[in-house]
Amino acid sequence: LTRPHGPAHTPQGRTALRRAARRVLLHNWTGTSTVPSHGLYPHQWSWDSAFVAIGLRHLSVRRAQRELETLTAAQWGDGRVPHIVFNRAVPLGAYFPSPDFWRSSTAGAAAGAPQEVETSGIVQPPVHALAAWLVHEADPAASRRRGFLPRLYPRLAAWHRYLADRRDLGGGGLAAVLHPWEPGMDNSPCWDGPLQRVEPVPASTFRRADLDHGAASDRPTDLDYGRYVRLAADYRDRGYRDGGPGGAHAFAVEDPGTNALFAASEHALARIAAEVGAAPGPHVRRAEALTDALVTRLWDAQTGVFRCRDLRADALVPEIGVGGLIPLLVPGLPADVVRALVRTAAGPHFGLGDTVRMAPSYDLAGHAFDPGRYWRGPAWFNVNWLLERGLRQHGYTDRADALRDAALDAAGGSGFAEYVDPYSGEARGTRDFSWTAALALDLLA
Ligand code: 9YW
Repeated sequence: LTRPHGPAHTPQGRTALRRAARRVLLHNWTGTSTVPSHGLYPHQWSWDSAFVAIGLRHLSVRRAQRELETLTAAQWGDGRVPHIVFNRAVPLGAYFPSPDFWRSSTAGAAAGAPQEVETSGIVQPPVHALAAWLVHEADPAASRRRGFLPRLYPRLAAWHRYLADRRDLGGGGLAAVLHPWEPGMDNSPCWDGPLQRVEPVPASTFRRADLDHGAASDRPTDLDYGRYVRLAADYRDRGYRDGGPGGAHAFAVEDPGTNALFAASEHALARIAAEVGAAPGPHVRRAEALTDALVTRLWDAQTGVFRCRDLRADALVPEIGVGGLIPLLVPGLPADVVRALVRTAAGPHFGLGDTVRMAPSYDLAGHAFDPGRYWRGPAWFNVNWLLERGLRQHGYTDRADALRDAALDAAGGSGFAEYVDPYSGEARGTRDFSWTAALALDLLA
């Protein structure tokens, strides 16, 4: 741990890594957007595209802009940006749940789902305004020439309005997630408790496509999928309506990761507003209100971590997930909270810079910890990129540098794996994964 020796540490290693990362992104580009992975995820995913754009800006600003434009062109009338935009050229059986399950253009019509394209009906964390701002900053002249931000701003503003107005189901100023896919961390043990209330549909009623591409031991279980399907089908059958308090939904959780990204993106939206000649003030105020609400509703001072709030029980979830560290990314987080988060990251729950070089997705000491299974332990590159940025922003430069080098070593050493074993750095999930390559490119810049 103290004597790393991966590709991040020599100029030749960095050059080779940069070249390999570019190759992945070129290969996964479809002409209008990027697939997370050709086999496992052959469509466009929402937060993947935001992370991909952050890397693509170093390769082609034009493509980075296009990535976000393609995604937001599939925005619904109510402002939601769907978690998947389906590519109609891909056979239905290649991914489950497919467009004929979501039926967005019909079931989502009342919520303003687009008619020209099929999408899912749930959302993912709002990293998009942050990504749009970073893409703009990569080449402001090219951005202005193409009117990139004037085109994106109304879409991003409507997206944030949707989260603030339709998803504040707890009434405390945070956005709730209604499905474990929404926070982007599908089978995190944080959802185990709240999911107990959800009656799974029998595994015999659907066919998972993910197991064609990934080892079953790296993936969620059939029981998890049975619950995911039940929740998504119920939401669809309600016309994707969000109305009613949190208690009216079988699953409704306030997730610190999602809300921290919302706050950070709201700050970015303020900058975007100023750039396009709109008023930044309302965005700054919303970012500050989100930050206050995060601390008031989700901060656990005793453990020094943010927790999820289960809105059905109106109680904090006892599990410690890496989403609880993501608020480090928020500018303006109170200094004592920042210090406690940095301590927690390095302590026994996450072991960062001590027993592991990249933060695991879940508590190393937790009863459900599994170093290979998806969001129940493995280290993910997008999350670690967010933590690296958070550490750097709050002045923890040495820790940020160490995390950057660790992520680069693991990205290169794993063939740009989807996730890695936090102890060994061994590849898990699929390879040539887009956000792993994109964020490596960003960390190399
Ligand atoms: C799914 C695409 C997505 C990511 C999520 C990750 C996984 C499974 O893959 O979701 O079928 O949507 O958990 O964060 O966006 O890479």
